[in-house]
Amino acid sequence: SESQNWVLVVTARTPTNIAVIKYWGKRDEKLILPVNDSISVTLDPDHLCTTTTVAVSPSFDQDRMWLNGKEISLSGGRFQSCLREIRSRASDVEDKEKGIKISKEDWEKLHVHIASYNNFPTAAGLASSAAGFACFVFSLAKLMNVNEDQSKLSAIARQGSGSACRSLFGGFVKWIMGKDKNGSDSLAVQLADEEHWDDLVILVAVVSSRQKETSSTSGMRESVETSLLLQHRAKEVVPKRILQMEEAIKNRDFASFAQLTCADSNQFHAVCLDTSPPIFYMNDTSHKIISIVEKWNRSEGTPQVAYTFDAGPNAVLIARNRKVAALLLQRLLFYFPPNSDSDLNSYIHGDKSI
Ligand code: 2P0
Repeated sequence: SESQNWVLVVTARTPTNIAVIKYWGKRDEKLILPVNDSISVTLDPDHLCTTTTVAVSPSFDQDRMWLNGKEISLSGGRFQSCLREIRSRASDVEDKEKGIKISKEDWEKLHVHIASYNNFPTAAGLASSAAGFACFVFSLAKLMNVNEDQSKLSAIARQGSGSACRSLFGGFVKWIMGKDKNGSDSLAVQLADEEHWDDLVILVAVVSSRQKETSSTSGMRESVETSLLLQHRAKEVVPKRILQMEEAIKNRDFASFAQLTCADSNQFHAVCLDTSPPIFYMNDTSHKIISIVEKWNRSEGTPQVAYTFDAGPNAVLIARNRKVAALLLQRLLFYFPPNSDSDLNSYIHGDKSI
């Protein structure tokens, strides 16, 4: 088109994901290649998601981005990697109604504007970068008519934030660490779709929505440099757990699923403690929640609830079904009454199955 007046827009929404076998540690910092495989569950897209609108127009003179309404810099290496990878795969786009025609070559010169919103606290250990970069890559790929499958796109999102590659799929997802030096085989695959195990109910207990003290990126760098437990975990423990977890998911075996999920969360936090200087992501409230769940599971003879904690104190609790989820909420409200001095100030998105 000769006119400078057109704008082409795409909006996409991407849920966050919660790892049940954790990613912690990179073997290549620049390409974001992990030291072990990981498995996650993607949350219901109605909650904990990022919504991103991307626009292209000949009147834009530079790439710009806004996060939650505030302009942020796109100059960081991670944004630049994703933009470069997507742009290099752009194809022709034609909108006959608007009289717009963009050729493959035009995309190298055109600039984009990106507006992104999180509906949950950014950087409080609720995996905001996962949903964020997944949505960034997905919406740009749609805008630029990139003809790659979701796994290929996941390898691009991975270069924005490791955990982001798992948010390109719903249901249960595995991030395969890969072997290649260039990272082409370090990507996400879907293990089971969102229908497969829809009895499960995920409840996020926000212990604190404050920004975490140690970022995941620097935390895992320090763990790789100093923790012997991390070496053992990556080589000996995780490969076995990945196979067991895949089996548990396939068979909807909640007892195995819960046992593996809790053990892996605890080992991840043990690695953090084994790091020098030690990293503390959980707090007293997190520990109290673990005790409540452990005691309950033991008294029932078989697990009812699994817990997992990421790089922050917030608890992600996975109930075996809706009935257990209702009981869980009741118990949490008993131990942490609202409007008390407790740290556990709110419960969010607790009534949705995945
Ligand atoms: C995970 N976490 O598997 C693990 C468990 C936190 C604890 O992935 O440096 O934000 O951007 O690749 O993906 C958080 O790390 O780190 C994370 P980068 P990311 O979900």
